[in-house]
Amino acid sequence: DASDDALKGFVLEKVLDQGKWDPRSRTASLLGRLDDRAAILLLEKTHFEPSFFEEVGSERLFSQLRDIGQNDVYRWLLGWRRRRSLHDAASASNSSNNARAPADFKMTLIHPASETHVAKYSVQSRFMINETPELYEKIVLPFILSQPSSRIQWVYNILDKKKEADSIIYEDPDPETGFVLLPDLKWDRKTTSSLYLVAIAHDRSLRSLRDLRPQTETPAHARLLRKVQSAAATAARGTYGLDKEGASGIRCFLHYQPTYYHLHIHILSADHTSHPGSIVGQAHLLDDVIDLLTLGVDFRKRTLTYALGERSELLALIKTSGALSP
Ligand code: M7G
Repeated sequence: DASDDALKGFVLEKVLDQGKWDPRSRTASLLGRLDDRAAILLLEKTHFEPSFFEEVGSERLFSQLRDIGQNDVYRWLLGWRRRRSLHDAASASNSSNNARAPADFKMTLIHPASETHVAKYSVQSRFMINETPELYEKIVLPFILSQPSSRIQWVYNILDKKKEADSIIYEDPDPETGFVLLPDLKWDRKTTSSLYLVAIAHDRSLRSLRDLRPQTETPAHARLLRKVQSAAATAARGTYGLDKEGASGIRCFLHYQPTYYHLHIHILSADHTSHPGSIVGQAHLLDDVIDLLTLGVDFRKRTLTYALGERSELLALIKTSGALSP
């Protein structure tokens, strides 16, 4: 085939972008020379083949798995693929001598998984919802109150130091304005540019953004959020070596709707720009929330707009109430 030698003689000069900043993109941009002229080569890893999925549970696929963490029904792992070709076999034997060879996969195992988990992780079309205070009172709040507490067992395990206690980076024990700061399960705990931490409030009465009160009414709420902001900035620099001043290296936000109704704050490296959970309509910047509370805005009175997947239980309730097409 004539195209077999399309890259023959390509000499790498510089990696322009190795895709490290986005753990989901699997892309790289290379600068090199080909036939003595500048050449840019954009690489993209191809999609999984269906046959790959069939092998996930077999011994043929992974030569090594390593636990990074476990909490309730969640377990996160690194996996090294078994090598097949001669070239791969050579790099595998190097990697078995070298414990720091990067893993091929970072995985999360949910077991046993509920119908809610299945719905959350299924591909689905999204619907935008305008949640008025009335819709919140009538449909959303009863839905939140009906959630079994087992769904946030993992949160209580962290707050009670039953799980992930070794991973806690910082704790403020105040029952009202305190929180626990630790790596999010989505993070490999290594790659600074895709840093992902989570701060979990000690106050168990706070379910979401909707429960936050203006500073004049409940100063503890704005205070809690400010403390998270500052502890996260310190941890990102001190513990993980993010070398940016103040809080300029981190992007912090709250989800509305969140999956888990216990107040928590997402903390990402500012360079981690393509995380689907930082999409507008779901992610509310921590700085904005602090500012609104300081200005005296009452989250009970706001209309909050967000997207729900067609398989979401909450969407079904909102549809039945007729609030989808006012
Ligand atoms: P969310 O906004 O409620 O849900 O955030 P979503 O972003 O998953 O839709 C919950 C956050 O907590 C997410 O960033 C999760 O990755 C993270 N998380 C979930 N669980 C079950 C765990 C866990 O057991 N341990 C840790 N450390 N983080 C978790």
